[in-house]
Amino acid sequence: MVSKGPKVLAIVLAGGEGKRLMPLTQDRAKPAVPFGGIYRLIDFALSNLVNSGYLKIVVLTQYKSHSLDRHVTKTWRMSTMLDNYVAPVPAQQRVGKHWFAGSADAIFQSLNLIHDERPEYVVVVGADHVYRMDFSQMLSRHIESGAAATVAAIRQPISLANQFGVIDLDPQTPGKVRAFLEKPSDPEGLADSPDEVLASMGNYIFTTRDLVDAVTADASNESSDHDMGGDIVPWFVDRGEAYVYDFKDTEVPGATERDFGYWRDVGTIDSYYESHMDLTSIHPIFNVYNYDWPIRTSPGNFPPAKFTTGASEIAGYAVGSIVSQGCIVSGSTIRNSVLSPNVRTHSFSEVSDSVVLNNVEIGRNCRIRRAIIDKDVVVPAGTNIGIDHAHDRDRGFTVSESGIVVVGKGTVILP
Ligand code: ADQ
Repeated sequence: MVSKGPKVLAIVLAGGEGKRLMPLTQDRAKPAVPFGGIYRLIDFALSNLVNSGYLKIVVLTQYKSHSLDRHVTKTWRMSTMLDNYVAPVPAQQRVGKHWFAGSADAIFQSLNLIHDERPEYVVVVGADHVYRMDFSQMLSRHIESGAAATVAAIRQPISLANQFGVIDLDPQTPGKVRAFLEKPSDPEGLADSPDEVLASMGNYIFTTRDLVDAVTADASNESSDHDMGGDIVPWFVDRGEAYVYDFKDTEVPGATERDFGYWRDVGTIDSYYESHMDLTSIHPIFNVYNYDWPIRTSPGNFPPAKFTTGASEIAGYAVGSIVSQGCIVSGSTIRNSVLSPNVRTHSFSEVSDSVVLNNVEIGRNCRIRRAIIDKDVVVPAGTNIGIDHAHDRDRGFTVSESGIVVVGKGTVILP
């Protein structure tokens, strides 16, 4: 595919720690956290960029980047003949002896990539959201408005405002940002909907020269946190040069009425869990089966999933569930759950409302409810998880605010 239209470089910010997703981010970067059976979180941002026709993409990494780097390199290999690429770029201390101080510093330290590519526009996106979006529509709006910076925006409940950049629009000029507060504790609601705010999605488009000027000025500002949301967006707002792109204007091929406008920041265990449950409902709230705007990843080298009677002579079955390749469901029941590749479940066991990641083995007579089990865990026969939270905590599992139990990668559970 050769992209037409203006020359665009896409930068994916993928260096964040994701502390609130612990223990899933114990030894991987947040964008590398597995999602939806076969994906990693970063696949959503990369699929959106590639589907939008942007095929020169750099992924800025820093924190525990090995599995992210391996995934991007293996999965997102592009045509060298057409000079398209998805390139993971680790922090390299190119500018002084320090790592990326924040997302804006990550871009400042990577300006060589912009100088090499000479794009007219730079699309900057986060790597930890589940959604579909056509960035070419946002670019058209950016060009029409003449803005230096365009921020993608979506309405969110005011109770979540302290997790987002909150936008106040100028009533005189449509789309112009009058004020921008990063993660405010006590914001005002929207005039037409006091229980909501207009939140930044952490996706931006910049006219290249303006982005270079902003991150360069920011680099020498000692009072800055060098953060895109906290410092760079307000820099453009102060100059009257920031506009919004309303996510509800995005048209995505194949979107259903139900998943139109779906966007989730999966920053916490509870939101990670809830977005999985969105995939499993009969009419999915987020439809991964939309092949008109595919979410791409590498299929992995596994045999097909298999359902069989185990020793129990009871049929193994799954309902309301996503079951990935390589799984064997033997004499056990899987309800409203997502199984990643190569999960084995044995006779008389029941897994419900849960997310089970790769290579997990669940022995006989287990009960697993409202749990997330990370990779490579062996659950011995007769184990209950998510039934008695005090017992779950005693065994060192994490229990989230809403009672989701997380068993960390490779945990050895004693029988
Ligand atoms: P947060 O997601 O809290 O808010 P941040 O933690 O900076 O902001 O993460 C944004 C993206 O930048 C993530 O993809 C992360 O991996 C990456 N990142 C963070 N630090 C980095 C570093 N040092 N080097 C490279 N990449 C880094 C942001 C915006 C808010 C907006 C929300 C939407 O700041 O205004 O509302 O996203 O979720």
